Amino acid sequence: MADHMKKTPREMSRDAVRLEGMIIKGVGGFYYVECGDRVYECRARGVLRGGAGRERITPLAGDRCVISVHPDGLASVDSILERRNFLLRPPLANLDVLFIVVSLRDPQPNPLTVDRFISLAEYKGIEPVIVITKLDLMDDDGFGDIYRKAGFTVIRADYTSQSREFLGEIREIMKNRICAFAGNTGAGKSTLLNALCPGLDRETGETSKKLGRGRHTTRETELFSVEGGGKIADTPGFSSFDGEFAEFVYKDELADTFREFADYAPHCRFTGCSHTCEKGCEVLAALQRGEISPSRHNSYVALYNEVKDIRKWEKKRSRSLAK
Ligand SMILES: Nc1nc2c(ncn2[C@@H]2O[C@H](COP(=O)(O)OP(=O)(O)OP(=O)(O)O)[C@@H](O)[C@H]2O)c(=O)[nH]1
Ligand SMILES: [Mg+2]
Ligand SMILES: [Zn+2]
Repeated sequence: MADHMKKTPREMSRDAVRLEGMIIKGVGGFYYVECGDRVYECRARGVLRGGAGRERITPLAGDRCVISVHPDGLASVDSILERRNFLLRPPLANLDVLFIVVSLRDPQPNPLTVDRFISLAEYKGIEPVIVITKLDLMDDDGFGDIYRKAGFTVIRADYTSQSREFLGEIREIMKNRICAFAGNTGAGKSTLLNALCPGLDRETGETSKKLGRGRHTTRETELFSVEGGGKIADTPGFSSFDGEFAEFVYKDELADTFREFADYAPHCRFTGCSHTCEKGCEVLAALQRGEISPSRHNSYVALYNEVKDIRKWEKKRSRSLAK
C-alpha cells in the first residue's frame, strides 16, 4: 500500500504544496489550473471563496485560485480569490477586454445585440472592442463608424489584406490581459482565434457542416494563451441572444454605460432624466444635431424599456448586482 493511503486527511493536507494559479477550463467536475508553465487537473468539490466571505462559489475560467497539490499528484482547488468582475454568458471571471465580433453578412449585424454587450461590459469595467469580419463579402458602409464615433476601438478583420495588420493590433490589445470573443453564432470568432493562434485549430462553421452538426460550433469556455502574452476565450455564439439574456444593467445606471452620453447627460434640465422623451434633454438634443448615432440611442431606449419597470427592491433578486 502506498504511503499516503495510511495518512489521515489532515496529514495529507499538511504534506500538500499550495500554489496560486488561474482556472483556464472547467470540464466534468475538473478544473484545469495554470500555475506558471504547468497546468494541474484539479478536483472541484466544495470550492470556497477566499478571504473574509467564505461561501460556496462556482469557479469560472479566469478565476485566480489557490490549489493544493498532494504528494500522490492529486490536486484540488481550495479557494477562489477575489474577482474583479465576472460574466454569466460567456461564463468568465476577471475579464479585461471583450472583443465583440460582428460580421457584416451571414449573419447580418444586430446593433441591439452589440450595444447590449457593450453596455454590460462597460458596467463591469471590461473594455469593449469591436471587430468587424467578412469584409470580403461586403464592404463596411458605416457600421464601424457608429462605434468609432462613440469612442470605441474598431478593428477591421479583413483576411484578404496582404499585411493582415489587424492580427498585430488585436495581439497588442490582448497583451497580458484576459479577453473573450463574443458575438452571434457564425460571426467568425473561432476563425479569428485560429488566425491569432496558428496550431490551435478550433472547429469552425465549415468543419461542423461537414460533420453534419448543428450551427453552434463552439461548446465549452476555455482560455487559450496568445503569443506575446495574454489569454483569450473562444465562446459559443448566440443565435437568438436578445431573448435569453441572463444579466442586465439597472435603469439608473444604464445611461452611464453609453459612453458618448457622458458629455450631455449631466446637463439635462431634469435630474433623473431618462433621455428617452423629456423636454430639455441634452442627450436628445445631441441626437438631433447628429452628435449621437440614432442606432446607439435606439438600443439605449430598447434596453431602457426592458428594465424600466424593474423596481429597486427587485434588484436584490436580480443578477444586475453581480459585478
Ligand atoms: N468569407 C468569410 N467567411 C468567414 C470569415 N470569418 C469567418 N468566416 C466563415 O464563417 C463561418 C463561421 O465562422 P466561425 O469562426 O465558426 O464562427 P463562430 O463565431 O466561431 O461561430 P460559433 O462558434 O457558432 O459561435 C465559417 O464557415 C468561416 O469559415 C470572413 O472574414 N470572411
Ligand atoms: Mg466558434
Ligand atoms: Zn436627458
